[in-house]
Amino acid sequence: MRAAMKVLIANRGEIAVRVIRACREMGYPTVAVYSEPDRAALHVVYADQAMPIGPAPSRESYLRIDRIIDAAKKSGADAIHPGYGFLAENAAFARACRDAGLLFIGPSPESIDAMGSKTESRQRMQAAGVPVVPGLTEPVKSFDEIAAFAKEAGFPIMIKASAGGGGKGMRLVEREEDLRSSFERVTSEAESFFGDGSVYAEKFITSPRHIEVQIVGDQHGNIVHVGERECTLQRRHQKVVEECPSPVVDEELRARLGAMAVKAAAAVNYYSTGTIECLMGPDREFYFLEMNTRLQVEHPVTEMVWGVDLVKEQLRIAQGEKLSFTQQDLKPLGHAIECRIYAEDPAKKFAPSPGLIRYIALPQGPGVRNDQGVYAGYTVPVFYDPMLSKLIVHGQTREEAIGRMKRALDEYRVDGIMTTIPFFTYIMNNPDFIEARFDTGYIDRILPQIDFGGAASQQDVDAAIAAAAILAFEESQNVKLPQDAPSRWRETGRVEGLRS
Ligand code: MV4
Repeated sequence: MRAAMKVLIANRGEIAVRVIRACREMGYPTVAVYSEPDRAALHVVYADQAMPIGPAPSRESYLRIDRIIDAAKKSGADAIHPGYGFLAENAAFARACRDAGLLFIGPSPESIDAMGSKTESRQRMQAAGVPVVPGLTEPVKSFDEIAAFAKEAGFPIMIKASAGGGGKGMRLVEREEDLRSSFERVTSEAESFFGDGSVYAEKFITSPRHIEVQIVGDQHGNIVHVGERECTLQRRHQKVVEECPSPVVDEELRARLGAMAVKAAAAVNYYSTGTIECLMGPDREFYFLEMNTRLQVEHPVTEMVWGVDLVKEQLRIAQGEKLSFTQQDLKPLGHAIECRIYAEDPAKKFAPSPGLIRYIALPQGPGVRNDQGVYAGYTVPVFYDPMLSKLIVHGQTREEAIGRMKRALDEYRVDGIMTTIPFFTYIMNNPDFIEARFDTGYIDRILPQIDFGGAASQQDVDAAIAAAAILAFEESQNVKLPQDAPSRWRETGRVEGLRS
């Protein structure tokens, strides 16, 4: 029998809710932490206990290691789950937990450190026989080293911050003339973003796809892969749609990607869940890009297709248990797609649209999963990432999953704030998406050509529904409608009904 442990979740929003759900299913009591504006957030409602950790800015609350450790001690927690973002990939936090006698539900601080530097991780991956993007594996000491690399490799190249990751602190250089200014730019950005100005260079992979491999390891040296995710569709380095499996990966390639990912994780003695990010060229050659040493936002698509609960697995692994499955036990079934629904207005260049959610109706029915951190009556705060929910669908085939996602998006109603739902309806109907013809630059290239203003807005459709409901109510109550002056509600209901 596994001992019950009290788990503090050092996060907010949908991921905190997701972790609480896994804990509940395993019989573990939970402790939420919250900043001042998050007093009434959903994760606080769902947890057994909740502790305040400071004011709105995350620097003063969700990023305060001391306050979180203090909350864990005061609440009698045994373990801390960091979720994603905030302190999830902070080795100092993992160490602080260890030092305080708290179980950190994630990898070892040593693994986090090893993968935190791009140049160090490239060295270690290369030594382990994992293919990395061709380029330097040491930070350069001078501009001349960058120039020498460019001369040898040829343009285009990318200059990247050693301490960077996730699209920050990098630059594409297409011509010799731009080399020096780009070098200086990335160096100073790296200095201000990461407090470490060291940079290196890689050959630029043209029109790549972003494919990542999920791995899970225990503390006994067992590591398995749980297939790949297609994460190519991004807007300004933010993923918008993720799929499992990738439509361009067949069984043979999956086996090779999986073997590479297991080798990469083993090279840093990895345990818990982790992700190996790869770039794949149009020739289907793949290269290690970086490793994310956390549970990822898009983990549900993997869960749906592979039939595993990655959060429960993390909880068991942290307690020293062996993996609950072997590589042979794992078989993918069907296809899953996730859309990240944001409180942003696609018609206004995705400007944030925080505020009161007056009404929300989630899609339901076969093959639909919603991982959500909000509710009707909740005000989306301006201080944090404005993701409302992740809408995930599963189908027997990719085609069925796309049809199901379109249907689910049509059912989804949010009133009070604008959301990115119409943008996803556009993507699901886009022939390039349906044919899986896209690269990492696709969304940013097509966005200027899309018009989100023309269609009936969510508000129009909602007005029509409200009008029809009021009319039906009036009729059911035998309310006498004036014969000579036709009801404005009836008129609106008809007009909107015809339009939608
Ligand atoms: C690259 C690349 C092409 N060649 N490196 C962007 C995020 C960061 N993790 C690495 N990124 C890239 N690195 C080489 N050598 C193209 C990208 C890239 C990208 C990668 C994944 C997902 C979306 C992207 C969007 C633009 C550029």
